[in-house]
Amino acid sequence: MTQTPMRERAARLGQEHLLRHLDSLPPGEADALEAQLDEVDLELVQQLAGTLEEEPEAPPAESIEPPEVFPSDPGERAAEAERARERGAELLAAGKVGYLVVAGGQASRLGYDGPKGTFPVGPVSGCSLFEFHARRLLAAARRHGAPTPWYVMTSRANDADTRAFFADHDHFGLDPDDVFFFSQGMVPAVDFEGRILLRSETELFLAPNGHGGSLLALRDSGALADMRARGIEQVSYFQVDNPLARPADPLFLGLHAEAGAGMSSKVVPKRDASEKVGVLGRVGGVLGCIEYSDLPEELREARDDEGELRFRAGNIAVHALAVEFVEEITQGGLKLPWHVARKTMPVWSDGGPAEVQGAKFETFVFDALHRSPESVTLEVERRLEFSPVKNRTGEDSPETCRRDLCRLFAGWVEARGLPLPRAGEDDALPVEVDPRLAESREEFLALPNPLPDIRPEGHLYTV
Ligand code: UD2
Repeated sequence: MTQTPMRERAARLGQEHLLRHLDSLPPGEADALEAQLDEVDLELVQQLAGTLEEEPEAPPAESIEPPEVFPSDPGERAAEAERARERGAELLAAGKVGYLVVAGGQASRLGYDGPKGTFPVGPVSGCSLFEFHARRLLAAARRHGAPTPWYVMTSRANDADTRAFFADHDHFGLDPDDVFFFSQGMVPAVDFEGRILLRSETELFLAPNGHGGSLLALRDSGALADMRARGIEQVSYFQVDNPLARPADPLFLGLHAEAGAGMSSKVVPKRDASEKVGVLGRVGGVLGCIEYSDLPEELREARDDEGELRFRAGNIAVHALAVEFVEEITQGGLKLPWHVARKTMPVWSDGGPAEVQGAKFETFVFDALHRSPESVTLEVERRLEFSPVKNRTGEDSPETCRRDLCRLFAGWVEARGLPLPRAGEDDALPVEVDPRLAESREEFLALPNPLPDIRPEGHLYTV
């Protein structure tokens, strides 16, 4: 076999097992695998594999402080909130906001075969997560009289299916020129000796590089340049799994812009000390998201003078990022820290399928908070803005999401004095309000009578 530069690098960087495997394949198949290997940053893999032995150190309790939070009920800060709302509305009306949804994850906990964004969540309509978000963007475009360019991050594994789903649904009524698909980077998974794993006889085991990869992928795909060309100044970031995310929120965008922040976050109060979400906090004075397992138990339980949890700012992965900030932190590559996930993986080994213990590597978008000197943390109400679909059953499942959506919409319908269907066994009333019709209780109550198209087959208030 001729010694290509890739072969030479692979041999030098501890991946000889792949070369032996390549030599055992018929030429056509070997070429496909060799092409994949050629694209891999083997130096990075070696560097990441070198960290497998390290035990990440949890920060000492005395270095951790809660963040300053802008409260959901602004109270004395009402004038500040009003000013921010106006600033946010100006940004929206001037078309200076772009929308980024991260949808590259593998939906493995949900056990759903397909891009997670195609999962049906509409309690009556059965519309998908993607369509729910699209309807909010359509409503925002109408409300503020400006386009709502949508940057949809996929991964190599679900990119084609995602594009096809949008095309099959006429982009949910959005202008296709305002929808920009791009794929995040992939990193090989390795065994604990740092050897790259195979998914099949002719494929490397590649995994998405985490939602932190969205920032570099924005740059590499040309999405950042597209934003600049459109005059976009702020990016509204949200996750595909949360249909209650409100990406065109004038208050949040306005607070973020008024503070001159690089990156800001929305949080909800943790349900209780044991809820396993990351919380925003300062470690050694630097703002970031502290993983549940990194928060010492005494701090998890600690209460303030009002008896509230001191560390309650639960991260819901809704952020605002200045385009300038994204440009700055992605210059010369992505410099976010890498996190290791140790997992059992279905691989190809010794001539057949097998399960092995190995490691995947990911970056997290909230680590970019470290790099943002100014940042706003806005507390919002969970029932209004956060009910993700993550697990097949139990908490954060399709069932709890449907229940939360129905409860919210039922409250609006009841407040208008309209009849409600009877509660089902799970206490979830099959009620849905299309975000294009109303995005909040106030908007729903302000709609003129009669309400448009109340479908006979269910309680669906739609346009
Ligand atoms: C994340 C946060 C958690 C909390 C929660 C809110 C981490 C480590 N934890 O938990 O603190 O904020 O969300 O919902 O992030 N994704 C990609 N590419 C990837 C990986 C993920 O696009 O490589 C997307 C995925 O499609 C989904 C989102 O990121 O929309 C969250 O991913 P997850 O479900 O793995 O995050 P989770 O639940 O561990």
